Amino acid sequence: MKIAILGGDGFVGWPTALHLSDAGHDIHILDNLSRRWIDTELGVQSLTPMDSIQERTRIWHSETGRRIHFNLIDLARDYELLKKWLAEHRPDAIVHFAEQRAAPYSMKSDRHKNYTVNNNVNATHNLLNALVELELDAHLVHLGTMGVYGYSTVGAAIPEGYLPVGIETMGGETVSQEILYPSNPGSIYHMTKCLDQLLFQFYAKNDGVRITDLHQGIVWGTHTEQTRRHPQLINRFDYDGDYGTVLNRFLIQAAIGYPLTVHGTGGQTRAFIHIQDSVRCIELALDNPPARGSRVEIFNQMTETHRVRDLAEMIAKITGSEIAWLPNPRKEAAENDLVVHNEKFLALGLNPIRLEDGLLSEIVDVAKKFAYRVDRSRVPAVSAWTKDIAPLINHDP
Ligand code: USQ
Repeated sequence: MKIAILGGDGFVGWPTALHLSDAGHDIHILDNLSRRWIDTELGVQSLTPMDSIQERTRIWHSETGRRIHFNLIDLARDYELLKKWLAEHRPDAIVHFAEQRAAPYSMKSDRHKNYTVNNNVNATHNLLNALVELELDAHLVHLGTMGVYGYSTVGAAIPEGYLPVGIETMGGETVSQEILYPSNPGSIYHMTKCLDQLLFQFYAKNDGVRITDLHQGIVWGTHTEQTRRHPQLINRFDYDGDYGTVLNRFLIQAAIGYPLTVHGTGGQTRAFIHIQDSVRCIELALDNPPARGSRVEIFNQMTETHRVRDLAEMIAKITGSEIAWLPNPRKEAAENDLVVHNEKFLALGLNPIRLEDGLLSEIVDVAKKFAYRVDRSRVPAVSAWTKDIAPLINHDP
C-alpha cells in the first residue's frame, strides 16, 4: 500500500514508519516537526540522541534499500498544501498521529490550551475535509487515546468504543441501541481526542469515510525491531515532566538515581502497551479496514492495566530506587479501577508483550547509557491542572 504517515517523526510515528516500510509498504511521512520545536520551547531534549528526519530516512535507505519520503507540511495550518499533496499522491491509507499529545503540555497555560485545541482539531478536520473534497477513499487510521473514556468504570469493563444501552420507547418497550461510549476527558489534550471522535462519526455517516480509531493506552519502551538496526534509527525517549509518560519516566529516574515521582497515592490505574505492540496494532488495523459506509471502527489499543504505585514499587524493587510521594499536579481521581475489553486485536493475532523484569531492566540500561544527557531540573512535573493546585506542587523531590 501507499501509506501517508502524518506525524511520522514522533515517538510512535517514527517506529510505525519503519515497521510499515519494512513490511513492504510505500511510506510517505508528512510532519511539521512541531515536536522538535516544542523541545526547544521547553528547553529539553530526548534522552536518546535523535538525528534530523532527513538523516534518519537516509540511514534507513542505506540499511535496507527502502525509501521513506519526507514532506514538511503543517496539517492544521496548510490546508491547501495538504490537499495538493493528497491529490498528487492519492495514498491507499493514512495513519494520523499529527496531534499535540501531552496532557501536561496542554494544561500549562491558556496559550498551550489554545494551541492544543487549534492544532489537533484543525489537523483532523482539514484531513477529513480534504478526503471528501478529493473523493479519495483512503482508509484513515487515527491514533486516539484510552483517555476519551475517563477512568471511573464502576466495576464495568470499558467496551471497544460503543456501549449497548436499553432505551424505553413511548410505548413502554425497551429497545437496545449502541451509542458511542460517553466521553469523559481529563485534560485539554484528551478533550481534543473526544472532539476528534465526533468529527469521525460525522464524516463516516455523511460521506462514508472509512475510519479506524485506535484508543491507545500509555506507551512504554523505546526500541522496536527496526529502530534497533542502526544507532541513528533510534527512537525518541522523553523523560521531562510534560512529555515523559509515567512508566518510561520511572525507568529513567531509576537509571539516574532520582526518586520515582509518584503523584498523590499513586492509586491511578491506567492502560499500557509496549511500543512494539503499538506499531503491530497499527499494521493490523491497516490490514483490516472497515467497509465504505460502515460506522467508525474502534479498537482499544492496550494490553495490560497497572496501578501507578504498583509500577513504582516494582521498579524500586528491581533497581533499589526510592519513591517520592508528591502532591498531584493533576485533577484526577486519587484511586480508580480500570477494566478494559481488548479482544479485537487479540482476535486479529496480536500476541502481547507483557511487562516483565527483563524488558524493564533493558530500558533502564538504555537510560543509563544516555544518562549524561538528562537535565535533572526538567524531571519534575510542574504543569498544574488548576490555579489552586499550582502552589501545592513540589518542584524538587
Ligand atoms: N504520573 C505519576 N508520576 C509521573 C507521571 C505521571 O504519578 O511522574 C501519573 C499521572 O498523574 C497519571 C498517570 O501517571 O495518573 C499517567 O500519566 P502519563 O503522563 O503517563 O499519561 P497521560 O497524561 O494520560 O498521557 C499519555 C500520553 C498520551 C496518551 C495517554 C494514554 O502522553 O498521548 O493519549 O497516555 S491514556 O493515559 O490511556 O489516556
